[in-house]
Amino acid sequence: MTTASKIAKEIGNTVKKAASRNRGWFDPHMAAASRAIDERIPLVDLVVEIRDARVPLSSEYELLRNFPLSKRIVVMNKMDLANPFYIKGSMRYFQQQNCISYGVYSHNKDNVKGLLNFIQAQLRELKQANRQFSETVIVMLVGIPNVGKSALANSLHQIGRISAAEKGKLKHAMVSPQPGETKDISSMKIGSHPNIYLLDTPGILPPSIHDSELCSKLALTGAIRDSLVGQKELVQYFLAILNLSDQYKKWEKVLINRGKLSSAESKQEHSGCYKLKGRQRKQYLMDHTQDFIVHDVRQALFDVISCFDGNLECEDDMLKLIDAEFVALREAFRIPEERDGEHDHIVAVKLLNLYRTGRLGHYTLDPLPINLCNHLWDLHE
Ligand SMILES: Nc1nc2c(ncn2[C@@H]2O[C@H](COP(=O)(O)OP(=O)(O)O)[C@@H](O)[C@H]2O)c(=O)[nH]1
Ligand SMILES: [Mg+2]
Repeated sequence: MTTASKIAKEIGNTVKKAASRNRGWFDPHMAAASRAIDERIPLVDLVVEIRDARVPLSSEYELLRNFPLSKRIVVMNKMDLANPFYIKGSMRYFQQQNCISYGVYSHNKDNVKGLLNFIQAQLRELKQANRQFSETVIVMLVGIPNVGKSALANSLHQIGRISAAEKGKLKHAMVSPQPGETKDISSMKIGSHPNIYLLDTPGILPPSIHDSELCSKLALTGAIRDSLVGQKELVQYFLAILNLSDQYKKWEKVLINRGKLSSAESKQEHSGCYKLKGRQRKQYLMDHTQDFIVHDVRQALFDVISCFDGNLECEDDMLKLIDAEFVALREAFRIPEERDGEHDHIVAVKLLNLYRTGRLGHYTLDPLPINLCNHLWDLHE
């Protein structure tokens, strides 16, 4: 077991304890939504299970396990955040399980167009196999919270071939970085001839999760709300993953090329924005401030990891390295000295945000079966 897994197990145990005290994630909304989805599933023509590409196995919607494979497909969303090598592996894994799968990034128009064509092709196949197929087709999106169901529903609705009059009345499902924001099942049209309606549904998790590491993976990727875990603990888990990966080595070239920004240069970049006005300035501040903060964060992590001479397989050593990273990140995030006592929390919130928006690399948290890994390495070489 890696040190990252050990840390994940400990954090997962804390999540489970917190969940048992506070009614956890399976609140009355989720329980009611789960029943409503169960009732509708037999009536729909195709079920599209959305998973998070960073956790393609752990983000399974368990309640679908006994549902016929012929009437469902698995779509791995958030491909932009996952390790590309593992995406191929996951697709192959699903193929071996006779499960049809597709990978997508819901903010990319071409990607979503591809998914829409794929869904339509699946529906045509189902129609050929089943002569009773009606002219109005219902597709239901299901999945655990925060995998991007509503974001995908909106994109498919916008891109879907529907009449100009209908385009004028586009609906919009609420998309949020917090899990559990979609409370009801809603319907959107995504195609005409035949009419295709898409049902967006609330995210569902099982009432209890026994595997502690699984709990941590779901919390880090945002399916379980941060308040049940604590951002600092989540960041400790993320840093353990980063420290064991070779991601930071990939930053070396860029960091050397760009050189560490001196504080004078950094001030100059900041002052440049004062020449801009209103919205322009706000945009500049958002993009460029983030740019050099991301650079400094990578630099700080790179420096601390490169100087570390402990054993990353030893949990105590790993925790010492993580503590040193927290200290180095205070400066990178420009956290004022006077906010003593809050430093770790502020660092954690900011670092979690960078990880979840893909600015600290692409990680897949589920390992692939070993035979599949060997096969992919052979292809890779
Ligand atoms: N990076 C990335 N973020 C995504 C993608 N799809 C959705 N998101 C973000 O993930 C969060 C959850 O999305 P949402 O659609 O509300 O998830 P739902 O709970 O499954 O409906 C939001 O912050 C979205 O902007 C994607 O493909 N890539
Ligand atoms: Mg939603």
